[in-house]
Amino acid sequence: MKVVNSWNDFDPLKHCIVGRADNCCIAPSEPASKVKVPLDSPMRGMTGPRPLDTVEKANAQLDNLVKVLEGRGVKVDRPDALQWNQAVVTPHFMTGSMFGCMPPRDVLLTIGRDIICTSMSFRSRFFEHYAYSRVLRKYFEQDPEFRWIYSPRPELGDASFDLHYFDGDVTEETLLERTAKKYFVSTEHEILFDAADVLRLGKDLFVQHGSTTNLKAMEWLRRMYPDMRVHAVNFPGDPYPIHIDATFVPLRPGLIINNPERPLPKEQRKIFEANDWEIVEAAKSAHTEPPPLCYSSVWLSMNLLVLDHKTVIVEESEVYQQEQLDKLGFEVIPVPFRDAYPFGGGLHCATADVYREGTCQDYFPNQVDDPTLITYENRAW
Ligand code: DAV
Repeated sequence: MKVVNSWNDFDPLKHCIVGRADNCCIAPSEPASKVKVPLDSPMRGMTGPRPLDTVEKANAQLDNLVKVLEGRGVKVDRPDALQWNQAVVTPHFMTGSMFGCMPPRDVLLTIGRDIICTSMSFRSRFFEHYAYSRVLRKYFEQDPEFRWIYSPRPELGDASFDLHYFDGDVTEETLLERTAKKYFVSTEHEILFDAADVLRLGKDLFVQHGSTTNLKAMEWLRRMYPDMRVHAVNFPGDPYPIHIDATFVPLRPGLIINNPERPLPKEQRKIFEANDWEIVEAAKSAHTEPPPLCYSSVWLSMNLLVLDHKTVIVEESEVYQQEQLDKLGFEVIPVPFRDAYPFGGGLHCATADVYREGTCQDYFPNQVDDPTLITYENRAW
């Protein structure tokens, strides 16, 4: 039986994984996570299990999402939450607790018949993949073509990070300059990436170069998938470049919404322009602040889940994003989800693809001189 198949974020969704908020912790500070928590966030320095009432509220919204998906004919699996409030000790590092399994999208990268448990770049997330072992074992038993892959397990020792990144007076302005220069807290010591930095468009993978994903990871993907093209994209307007799915979000073949505060630079647009892809500015969020104890920005408004080329699930309070999608010709299904945001993201983050109809298409047949294309010869590491 075919269980695993997905080549993009917009073909008809038939089977996915939806996360759980149980036991989720605010992980202790570590070299990479300082970047994730905005400089002015009250979460700085906080750690430990999240308050139980917030876990229950998040789980209620996640369970409701499952109902909505099942109502639309989508089969749903759930992870098994570990006791995340345990220390992680490896030969290369120690950290006081793990994180959680609300956002499967951060960990699991589906490419065709493969699901890759990605390396992950936070020490607190080193063992997070275990939450998905039961469902992945099941797919392995049921689907003779399914390939269960682990990208190289990283050391995440001191060499993996620039330990002086936060020395002195680091302001948001400094961080913006660094994003533009592609100078991030993670080094090129080893292969580092989170699945949520990879945007899949058939034969092409567009990968955000930022705090959680480095160039060596893109080279690893290129070697794993020799028939595909891997592109490095970066978004200079983002002081905290972590995960591409609140920045550059495909809606259907030929159409992408781009965060207006984080526009894709001109020279990186060539490949889209040469192939008649339209990049439109996403509508603004209905909120000026994320909910309390949330790592992510207000741009979770555009972290939506596309069910097929005409149907999309959007957070219920994000009226501007809904209106824009309505005008673009989509049926919009609003669901409440803000209580789940603090646990690791929005509707896209909270899900991972298992099966979408469709095959591997070439959406970019016109090749141009493309500065984003990853090649070994042009490597910058
Ligand atoms: O805008 O804070 C959130 C992405 C979470 N996976 C942001 C990015």
